[in-house]
Amino acid sequence: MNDHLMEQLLSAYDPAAGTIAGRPRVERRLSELAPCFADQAAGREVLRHADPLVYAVSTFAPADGAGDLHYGLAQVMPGRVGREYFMTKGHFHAWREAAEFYFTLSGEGLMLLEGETGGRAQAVPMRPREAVYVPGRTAHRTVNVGPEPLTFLGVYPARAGYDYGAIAARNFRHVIVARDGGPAMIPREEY
Ligand code: S6P
Ligand code: ZN
Repeated sequence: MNDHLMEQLLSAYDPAAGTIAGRPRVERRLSELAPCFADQAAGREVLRHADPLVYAVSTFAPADGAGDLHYGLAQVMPGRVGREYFMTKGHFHAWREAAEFYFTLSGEGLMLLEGETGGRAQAVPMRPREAVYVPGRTAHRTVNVGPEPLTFLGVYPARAGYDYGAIAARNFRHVIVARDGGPAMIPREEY
């Protein structure tokens, strides 16, 4: 094992703050994410008053070899744009076969999964101390459907990479909205 890696075997994460000690934290605000939401007018209305933090991610990337792992600690804030809950951008992995393991630490969420052709979609519950397996070739977006921050770890192959473009071009075909007091997955065109 090389010296660099030997120094990075332990990382300390703070699940309340959503940070990993000494690691960069990337913040995503509504102004950047507005095109993701179905109700564009509702997004513009929120942005007239403020530019809320929608989510933040810290990453731990100790080594980049073929067999290595990276992990991200993410925190999606509670909130909505119109009837749609705050959520991540979502992505495919650039290396399409790469799967991912998600472990929820706190809050209440749904993991929206869609295959490459967009046909079959699934909203998998995310609850504290439960894991979600995201198969390869599957776009994944995390949605906070509760009143508290949703905090989770995502562990993935170092070489997974990100492909945001494929999903940005067509967006997810389903949206998670508040309906009758709870979250529901509906086709985007039915929003
Ligand atoms: C990375 C993993 C997560 C996300 C994070 C933010 O493979 O899935 O760490 O990066 O949930 O989502 P996004 O779509 O902005 O990368
Ligand atoms: Zn991922």
